[in-house]
Amino acid sequence: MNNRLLEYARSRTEGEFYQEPPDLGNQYEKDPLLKSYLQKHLPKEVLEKVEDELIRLGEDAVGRLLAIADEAENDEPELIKFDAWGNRIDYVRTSWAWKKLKDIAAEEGLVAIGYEREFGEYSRIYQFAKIYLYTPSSAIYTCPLAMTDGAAKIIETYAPEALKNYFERFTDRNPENFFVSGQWMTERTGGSDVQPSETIAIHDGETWRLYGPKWFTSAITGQAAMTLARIVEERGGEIIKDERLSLFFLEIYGENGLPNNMEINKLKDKLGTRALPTAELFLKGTPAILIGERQRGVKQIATMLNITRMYNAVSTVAYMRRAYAIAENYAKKRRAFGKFLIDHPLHKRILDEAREELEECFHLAFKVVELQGKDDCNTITEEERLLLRLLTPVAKLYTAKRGFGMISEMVEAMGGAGYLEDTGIAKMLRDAQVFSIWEGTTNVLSLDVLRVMRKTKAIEVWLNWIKRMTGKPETLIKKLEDLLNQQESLEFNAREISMLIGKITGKVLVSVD
Ligand code: MFK
Repeated sequence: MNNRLLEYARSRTEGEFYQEPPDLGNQYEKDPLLKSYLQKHLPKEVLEKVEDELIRLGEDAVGRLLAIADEAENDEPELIKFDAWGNRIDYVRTSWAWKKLKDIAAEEGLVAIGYEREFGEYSRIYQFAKIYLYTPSSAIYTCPLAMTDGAAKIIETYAPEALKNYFERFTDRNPENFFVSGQWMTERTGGSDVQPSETIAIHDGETWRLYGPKWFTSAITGQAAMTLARIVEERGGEIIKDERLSLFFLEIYGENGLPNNMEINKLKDKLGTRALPTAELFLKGTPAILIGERQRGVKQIATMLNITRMYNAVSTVAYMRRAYAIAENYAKKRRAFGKFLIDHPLHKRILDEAREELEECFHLAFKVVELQGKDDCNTITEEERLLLRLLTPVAKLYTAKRGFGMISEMVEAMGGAGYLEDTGIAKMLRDAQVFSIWEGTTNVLSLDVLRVMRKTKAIEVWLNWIKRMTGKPETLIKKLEDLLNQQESLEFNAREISMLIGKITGKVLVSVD
């Protein structure tokens, strides 16, 4: 063979082309949606005060924070049940990076801002703008933060002096003092229907003690948890059980640093959120404090659920935005069939539709945040309170459902690169599946929407509010009204009704913003 030809062939072995990777840039400065929303919804002087913080966090989100989150993802938690001498220790080992994500959350005031209320009813908007920047670069540390925020809200709403110290800890900016709370509801008997739970509470003369199995306990390395149990008493030699569950607060670790009268049996092997330790455990006489009214546990823990559902909605939107940002940037760098992907009308259309979906979900989720801020500061009107109650489950279920589909589309828009672990994109899809499960499935939340419609005038208030903003009858509204009129099929249609409320709210908010 001709030597020159062979030499040429050999020089081609490694090829020449290397794809330039997507480059995100500052996540605040490069996000016109977030920026324009804040410009319209925060008073000028508030935005001026907080903008530097947002710019800094926007930079961290693609630098230091992202690197730490990657490290946490690559060093998953493990349960070490016994020490070298055979003693049961039930130690949940997490990476330094996971611990660092907690410290950063405290320093950023990710829970604290919501309770310091420096900016009154606007504090929640600022808090969630930060959470939105933090979440996709946090290995989902937002999950423990959501529960901690919910626990702070429960203490603020119901709890007596006994837990004041914990309220201070949950809202502390000093990493050394910052405590994290779990929310332990799910048992083997059910995650949606919690009333059949088997955990019981007895009073030993000094304190309440809990006994029973908990099946999904996230934030197991946190310091405290809110949980449900059925109070049991002995009367006249008979064991009498309360009909309904009560709400309890417990400390997870005792003074010796070991789980407080509990056994951690296993860490869950989850599809996503793998840096987050979620455990199965047995409570074996764990001391606990009864919160609020006995047998009103579900009602009282719903205060926490509504906060965590708001986190869920904003976290989904944050994931959607990150997936879109990567796919959009990639489309400007990747060529196929002679031009950049962005210049192909069909590819551009997919990206434009994804952006529209993101905008609708963003506005829906942040409307809930806005109303929650007013509720916290008692500046909310009665009508807005009903809107908040209705839109919280709607925002959670709508964003989770649309978000997963949209993120899947963004993975596809990246082609093979989207399917890879080391581009970090495949992981986003796995994580995003949790948003429609955690804190209530789409069906359970749709039934919550029906609960609100049946118990209050929220749907009438919502319809009036929407019609005031649109000013004209809309096809989607007409379709919804038809479904609402089919009284006998409300449960059958609950998901369609809830999704329509979400879609219409998002669309209308985008159009008036
Ligand atoms: C991110 C990392 C994640 C890690 C992996 C996690 C994987 C997933 C693990 C899980 O298991 S997540 C599942 C978590 N579970 C939930 O989110 C609970 C879902 N179920 C519900 O939300 C049910 O609707 C509920 C348990 C609340 C229903 O229970 P009941 O006993 O049938 O309640 P009922 O009797 O309808 O309501 C009791 C009271 O609470 C009522 O008030 P009144 O007594 O005054 O009438 C309700 O109006 C009130 N209520 C219920 N939901 C409410 C609420 N109030 C305000 N807001 C709400 N959301």
